[in-house]
Amino acid sequence: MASFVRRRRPHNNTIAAQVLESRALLSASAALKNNVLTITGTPGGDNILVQNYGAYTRVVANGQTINTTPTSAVKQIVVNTGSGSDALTIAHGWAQFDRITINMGTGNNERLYLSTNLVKNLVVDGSQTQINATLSNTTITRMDATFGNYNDKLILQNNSVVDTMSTNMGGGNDSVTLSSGAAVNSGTLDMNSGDDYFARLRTTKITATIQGGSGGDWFQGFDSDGRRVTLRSFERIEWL
Ligand SMILES: [Ca+2]
Ligand SMILES: [Ca+2]
Repeated sequence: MASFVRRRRPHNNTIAAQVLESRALLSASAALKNNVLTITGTPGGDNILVQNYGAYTRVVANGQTINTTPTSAVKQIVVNTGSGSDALTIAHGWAQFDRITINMGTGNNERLYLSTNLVKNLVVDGSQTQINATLSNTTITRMDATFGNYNDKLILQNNSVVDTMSTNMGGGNDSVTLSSGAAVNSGTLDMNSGDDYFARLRTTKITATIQGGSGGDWFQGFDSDGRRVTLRSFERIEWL
């Protein structure tokens, strides 16, 4: 193989090196530095999975394991999915993280699923893309999420608890649902402009303020006394 390369002219070697470099850029990457696990997607659509694997945190991107790190060394996770229609799953049954920062980049029809024990700070930037986000079985001390002018969907389910919420759904016809034991204890959920839908199903708790913003917003579900309520065109909901 080496003698084959030596027989080639330098011009061809240069082209070969450029091809290798552009291929390398198309792989997702993950690296740990100062207890921060940073995951970077490709410009195309990525399927990224962060999961517990025994005492380790494993990152699988597009079917390939790209990082395995002892979970005790991971205090923060940063994910930049880049452009493209990405799917990000963080499914980590028992872990506690100081901070998870998710930037969904640009794209369309993107999916975010988060299920882990405890996240002290969850920061989501979904301002440039349409997102379906689900939080399941996770306690979040503070959630700062920004969605864009797209028809976004946010579901809190399976006993997920947000102590303080600061979430803006942006424009577009957004949908937020609390189901199966989910709770939001304080803060604000701003549905922003668009014809938005907020559903509060039985067994959930919420004491955060819901801002309807402009548009024909619709609430369906239960009030704080457990009575079934439907509100058309609400501007603001404060729970007594
Ligand atoms: Ca991507
Ligand atoms: Ca939106």
